[in-house]
This record gives sequence, C-alpha cells and structure tokens, in this order.
Amino acid sequence: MKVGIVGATGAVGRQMLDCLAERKIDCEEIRLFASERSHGTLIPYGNDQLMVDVVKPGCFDGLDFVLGAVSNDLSKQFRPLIEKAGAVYIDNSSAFRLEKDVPLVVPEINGEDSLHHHGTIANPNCSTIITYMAIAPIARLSKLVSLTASTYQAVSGAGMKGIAELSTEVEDVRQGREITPHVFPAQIAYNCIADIGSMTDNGYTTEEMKMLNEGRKIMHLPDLKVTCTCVRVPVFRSHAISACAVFEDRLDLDEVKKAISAFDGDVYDDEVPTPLMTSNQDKVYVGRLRRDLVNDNGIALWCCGDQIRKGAAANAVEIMEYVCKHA
Ligand code: 2RA
Repeated sequence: MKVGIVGATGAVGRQMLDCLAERKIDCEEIRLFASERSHGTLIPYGNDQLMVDVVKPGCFDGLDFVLGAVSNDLSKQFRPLIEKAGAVYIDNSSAFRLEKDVPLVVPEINGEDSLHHHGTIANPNCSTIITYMAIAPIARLSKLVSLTASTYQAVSGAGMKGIAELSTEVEDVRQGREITPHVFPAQIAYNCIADIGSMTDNGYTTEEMKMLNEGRKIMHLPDLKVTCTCVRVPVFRSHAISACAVFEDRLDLDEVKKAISAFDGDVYDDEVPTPLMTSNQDKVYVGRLRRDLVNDNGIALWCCGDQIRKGAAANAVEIMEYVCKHA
C-alpha cells in the first residue's frame, strides 16, 4: 500500500504517521506533505526518517490513500488533485463532512458507509467521535431519540499551538506576567471557555452544531435531537464528555454496561475515567453510567478519549484499514 499524509507536521499528521507504524500497516511507500516552512524536515518512522515535501503537480500519483490533516481551505484545494490521482482521500477537516456523496465514518459504528465513497471519506469531529462511540452500543439496544451533551475539550484539539498556549500561560501566571491569548478567545490557564469554533445564528457554536449534524449522519438518524455545549478546559490531551441520552425504551443498566463493554473500541470503567488516564491510547472509556432523573428512558454517562488518536488520526487510519479489508 502507498500512503500519503498532507499536514504531516501538525499534531494530527504526526499521530497519523505514528498510527501507521504502531498498527504495523504494511506500507510500500509513505509520502509526507506540509507547508513550504517544513519542506525538507525529517520525521522519524520506525528505524527510518521520512522527508517532508510540499504539494506539487503529480505528487499524489501512484498513491492508494491520502490521509488529510489540513485546514478546510487546503483540503478543498487538495481534494481534486488527490481524487484525480486515483487515491482515496480520508479527510480530517470539516470541509466535506455533510456532503451527500462523502461518507462520514467511525468504523465501529458505520464502517459499511466507507465502502460507498466516491474518492473522499470524511473523518468526523473529535468530540463527536468520542461521544457517539459511547452512545452507539446503547443505540443498538433501543433507538436513540435525543442527546444532551457537554464537552470538556483539551487544548490539543486546537493543535500544537493550543498546547503551546496553555504551557506559556501557566508559566506567565506563575511569573505574574500579563496574559495575551492568541489561540483561544480568553485565558485558558486555570480557566474554562464555553466557546469553541465560531458562533452561528441560533446561539450555538459550529463545534456544538457538529454534535447534531455529524451525529445524525453517522448514526443514520436524521431526526435525532441534540443539544450540546462545548467547553475548552486546561487539559493537554483527551476530550471528556458528559452525556444524557434518551432512548425509545427504558433500558436495564446492566445490559447497557454489557453492551458498552462488548463494543469494539470501548472500555466500560467503574472507576471514573479521566483525560490523563485516557491519553495516548485509542479506546474510548465510559463510566458513571446511571439513570437520568429527568427522562424515564434516559441514560446519563461520562466518557473520555484521546482526541488526537481516536478523535482524529487513529480513526482515519482505521477507516483506511476498513476500506482495504472490505473493498
Ligand atoms: C477542537 N474540534 O477540539 C476541535 C478539534 N477537531 O478544537
């Protein structure tokens, strides 16, 4: 298999490369692409080092898959070149996620959808992936009717610059220096910011609307009702979500726990999962399962997952594996 990664020097791009190595994916060739600034950079891969190139005419020729970890604008620029070269584009941007002909896939939930692609497959938003990984096994017991969620999102969701901003601000506070946020809309050190993405007309942010729109597509539930509040927290890695889901039936909690434990990619944990304990691994941890005290058919839970891995890079690599295995 010949694989390319665009945006190879960012947090997600680097993790994609690590996932290829960890999963021992048999790659005959790997081509890394990033901006002019990173041209010539060497990135370790197993016992080798791979050199980063820039995107130029013909650079995708001969590749089977291209994994994308670039902005929406760049993704729109690269998609036609990748499709023209005959490679399958697995895109982590939000540019095409809601397009009818672009499958939006979490392999454990709707892997089948990836087989109906027309050249591009979209990776869902990170907090959306982690939340529905927790909800999907329950939705197989009874139809999911509605979801109310609050997210606690790590700074690395905003990439390397998000990590740098939290580190710098913690030091600035320690030294008594004035804080000037650049990446987040307010100081993130010792703070929480309920403002991720940009504001939309209905008072919800773009990040919050992804939980609704992407959730409906992944779950094949066009009428699913979702209310979400997305919050940035001073945590380096791994997003956490508090979710309350209402189903058509009143479910037995032990059955629900069993279903979550049996679901590929999930771990049910009677201890309370935390971002720290769920960082740098690919599973989604679910805990605090209990009956909702507002809705008779509601279930409340807490879940955590590494958003650079399962919320982005690992999910993209899993999509590639799924397509290879089933195509
Ligand atoms: C965030 N949703 O956490 C983004 C990453 N995809 O900001």
